[in-house]
This record gives sequence, C-alpha cells and structure tokens, in this order.
Amino acid sequence: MTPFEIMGVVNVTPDSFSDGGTFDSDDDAVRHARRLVEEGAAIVDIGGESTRPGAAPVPAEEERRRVVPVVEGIAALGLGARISVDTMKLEVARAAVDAGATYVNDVTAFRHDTALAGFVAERGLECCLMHMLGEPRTMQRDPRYDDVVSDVKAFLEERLAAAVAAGIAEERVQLDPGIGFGKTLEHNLELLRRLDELVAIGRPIVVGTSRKSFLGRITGRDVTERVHATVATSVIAFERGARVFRVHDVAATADALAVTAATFGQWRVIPTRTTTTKTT
Ligand code: 9MG
Repeated sequence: MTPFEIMGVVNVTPDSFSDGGTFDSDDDAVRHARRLVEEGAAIVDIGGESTRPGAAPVPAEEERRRVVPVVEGIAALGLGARISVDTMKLEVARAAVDAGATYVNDVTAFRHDTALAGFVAERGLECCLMHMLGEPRTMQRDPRYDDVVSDVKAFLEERLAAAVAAGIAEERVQLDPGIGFGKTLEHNLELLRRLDELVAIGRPIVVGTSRKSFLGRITGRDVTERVHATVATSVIAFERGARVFRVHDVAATADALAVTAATFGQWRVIPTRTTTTKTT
C-alpha cells in the first residue's frame, strides 16, 4: 500500500454542510470527481444523504436517484480510482455497486442496516466502518464518554468483529473514529492526539476532518476557508498513523501528505501536475 490514500468527497445532496447543492447536474458532479482523481484521490466517495449534525434522513429511493447516475458516470470514465458509496442503506449500496462502486462507506458501521454487512461480504467489497454516538439529527447534543479514545476503540473492535462474523475479509475493512459525529471539540482533538491507540487495532484508519465545524471554532473561519486547518489535521493524523484521508480539498492535502510521508522516509512518486483545488 502507498503511505497514504486520499478519499475525495463528492456530495450529491442539496444540504451537506460544506458543499451541499454545489453541482448543477450529474455531469457536473462527475467532472468534479475526475478533477479530484487528477489531484490525487485514490478513492472518490459519493454521498446522496447528508450526515451533517441535525440532518434529516432521506428516503432510499431519492438517495438512489441522486447517487447512481453519478457513480455510473464516474465508472464510465475508467479513472482508475475506486468508487465508494457513502450510504447506510442496503438498497442504495446495491444499486451503486451495480453501477460500479466497490467500496461502502457506512457511517453507522452496519448498525442501521445489518444486512449491508452480508452484502459487502457476498460481493467482496471494501468498507469503512465509522464510529458515531447517536444519530446525525441529535448527535451533537451533549455527547459524553468515559474516555473517548477507549470508548471509540472498543466500538471499532466490536464492529470489526461483527463484520468478520458476517463474512467480510478483515483485509477489506477500514476503521474511522468519526471526527465530529457525536463529539465535542475536545473529543475530536483527543482522538487526533491519541490516534495511535486506534491504529493498534491493526486496520487502516480513515480520518475525516475536512472543513468540519471544530476547525471553524479553532480558527474562526467559515466553512469555505478551512482548507489550511484541514491540512494541518491531516498531517497530524498521518504522523499518528492514519492512512486514508477523506477530504474535499484533495490537491492541498495530497501535497502536504506527500511532503510529510517523504520526511518520514516514505516516498510516493507523484507525476508532475499543476492542478489546484477549487474550494467552493
Ligand atoms: C460521510 N462522512 C462525513 N464525514 C465522514 C467521516 O469523517 N468519515 C467517514 N468515513 N465518512 C464521513
């Protein structure tokens, strides 16, 4: 495996917290995905239901309608990047996989729809299992832990065991502490500081800090101006052992992580390129 992988975010939702409603058409979303791959994304994550704090659930049919044409369009380009579907619903995952996705990013770690684990096993897919306390609608109402890192670690170990029991090969599972999902600012920083304790589980750790509100609280910056803060957290997470970075601003993150990896003796050959990320 390369020292790190970038998962570029493509939200096809009208209401995501940082880029909702950005695309005028499916083609526009497909073009954005291509750009993220050109900038260095190894995975593109297509989501049709916002999971921002307070977000309301979306019916499966509507989510499928948003996601499938974009997955089809990206698959048709043959970009060489893996296509991830960000969903907690079996029905949506099945349609996206039939359209070309090979990775399921489930923020509920198969708790919303337990049958999704069997589907991922049966189709030999990769998956990301994320920690979340509560549900998106209510998760930021006074989240509490005994010890946030130990609690998240125990949860991820339990979900990994459940995935393996459902028949998913352990090598296909990645784990994610769920930065911002039922966590205070202090919880998020503690998780980043002690990420090495999650790395000890033995599966690649995915980190998604991109443009999140705790970065706004620290820097005073609006959501469209959090690229530098996102890069800082990605570099810290890499140093602590994270290997997959779910971000909107791919070019900036790729350059920063390439330099960080080289500093620690892990060169990654990157072709000459001139792209810059549009942060809107
Ligand atoms: C969908 N989504 C939003 N934030 C995320 C994060 O931090 N990790 C993962 N895996 N998915 C996320």
